[in-house]
Amino acid sequence: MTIDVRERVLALSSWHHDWSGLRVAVLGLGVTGFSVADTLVELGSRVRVIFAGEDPEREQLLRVIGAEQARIAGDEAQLADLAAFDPDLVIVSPGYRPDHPLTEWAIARGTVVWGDIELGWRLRDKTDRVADWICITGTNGKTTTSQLTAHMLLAGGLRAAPVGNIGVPILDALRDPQGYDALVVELSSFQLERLGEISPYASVCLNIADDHLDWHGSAEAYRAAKAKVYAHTQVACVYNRADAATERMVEEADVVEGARAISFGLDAPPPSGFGIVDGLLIDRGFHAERRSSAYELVTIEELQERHLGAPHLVQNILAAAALARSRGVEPEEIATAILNFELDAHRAQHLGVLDGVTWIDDSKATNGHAAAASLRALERVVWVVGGLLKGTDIGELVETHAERLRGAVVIGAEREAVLAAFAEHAPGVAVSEIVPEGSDFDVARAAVDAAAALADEGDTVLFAPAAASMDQFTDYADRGRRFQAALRALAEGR
Ligand code: UMA
Repeated sequence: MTIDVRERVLALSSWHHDWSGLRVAVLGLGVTGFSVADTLVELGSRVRVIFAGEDPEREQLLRVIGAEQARIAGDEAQLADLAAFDPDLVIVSPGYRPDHPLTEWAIARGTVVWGDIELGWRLRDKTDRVADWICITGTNGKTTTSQLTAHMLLAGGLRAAPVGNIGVPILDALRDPQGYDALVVELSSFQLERLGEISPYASVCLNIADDHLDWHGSAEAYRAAKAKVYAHTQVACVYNRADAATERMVEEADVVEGARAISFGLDAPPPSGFGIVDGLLIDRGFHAERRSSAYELVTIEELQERHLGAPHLVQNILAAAALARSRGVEPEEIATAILNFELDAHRAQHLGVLDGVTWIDDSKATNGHAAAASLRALERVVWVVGGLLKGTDIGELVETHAERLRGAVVIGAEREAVLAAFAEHAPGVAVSEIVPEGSDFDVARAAVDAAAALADEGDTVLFAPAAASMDQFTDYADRGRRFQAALRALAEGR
């Protein structure tokens, strides 16, 4: 790797610069890898995608667009392929750990390594309409808040879309020929780890609790990645008054001169804050007379009527309102957007009442913090829990909520750790273990039957596993769908 090549690559900061002939290795062929390859081929680079798992559809698409591809199993063989390709630039998919041998090799030889978000930032000026980026992270509530914010921006007449970790790669939006006024960029801690120098218009870290410790290596590294969301923010750093760590992140962030700190919380808001007074959601952040006046947005009662009244959802709504207000959306437009917003499936989704028992699908609760938000909103719960714990400890969660538990159904590959947590912290709670038997065993059906047996009239069965799903399901949506199907089967059998 010569210094000249490195300098050339680092100077590339516009769609209209010369990317042609650049040798770019793309690591991973998921949604991100394909969007990167497609973009760079369009810009004239020589692209080689290196990946492991078979993906007939994307492999065929790579052939159509004219990108090279290497499906190779094993890090060592992949490394040999990468070295032979002799890349000028490496773009890595979010899932690759920071200490992955391929990226470590590239960094050690001086090759520039970017994630797709940094590449997207450099390519954001394809059309004349260059979008402002509103960046959203946090351990939980990212997707709901991103959807809400985009929904509010649209209600304000802006061309906007939620992108990033939400499932739509940022490069797909940036290549839209019409361009956007604002992009709401949901950022995972993986993407933040390799963020590069972006400058968000507004930013938020919604909350922080341990997650993905196996990937980041430590809780400190995870938190440091999340804090990056505030760096170089131009207008508004939004933080959570109830989570001092997010406030500290804002205090310590290097922001653009004039950027304001705007807080949100469920209490009465201070000036420059969003919060609640007498059952009303209030904006004291963007009122010209904010020392003495505030805007009213919606009432808690209106939110409850739409199943949006749980405390964590109200926090998401306040954060989204702060972000949208920072981009000039009027309070009435925000109110309209909130009142016609619908939550996605599997996010604290009420499925109905069967024999006096309420059933809730919160399969999206893939970590303890998300499950806690759902548990907190309920009084007598039969909790379906377990899966992949990602290096986190479930003991504290069990201990904190032991009193509200009428029973627990333990699923997943890491059942032993969950069962041990119950034995230690909630010995009085009836626990049912789901042990898979045979290849066509239906975990969701067994869990639903066990939960029904444990629940009495007036209880709620909460499917909020506090763990990732890939041990027994394709993803959280598949887990939620199967749970719902099992409940339907139970209801039909009655
Ligand atoms: N791969 C390897 N080795 C690795 C990691 C990945 O070979 O160590 C390969 C896989 O074989 C596959 C490809 O890389 O070919 C997949 O790449 P990826 O895991 O980065 O996934 P993408 O399909 O590109 O999707 C990613 C995000 N996934 C992850 O971060 C794991 C998606 O978030 C995101 O929507 C998408 O980019 C667009 O930005 C999903 C997610 O689960 C929803 N996110 C986690 C979360 O929210 O908790 C972080």
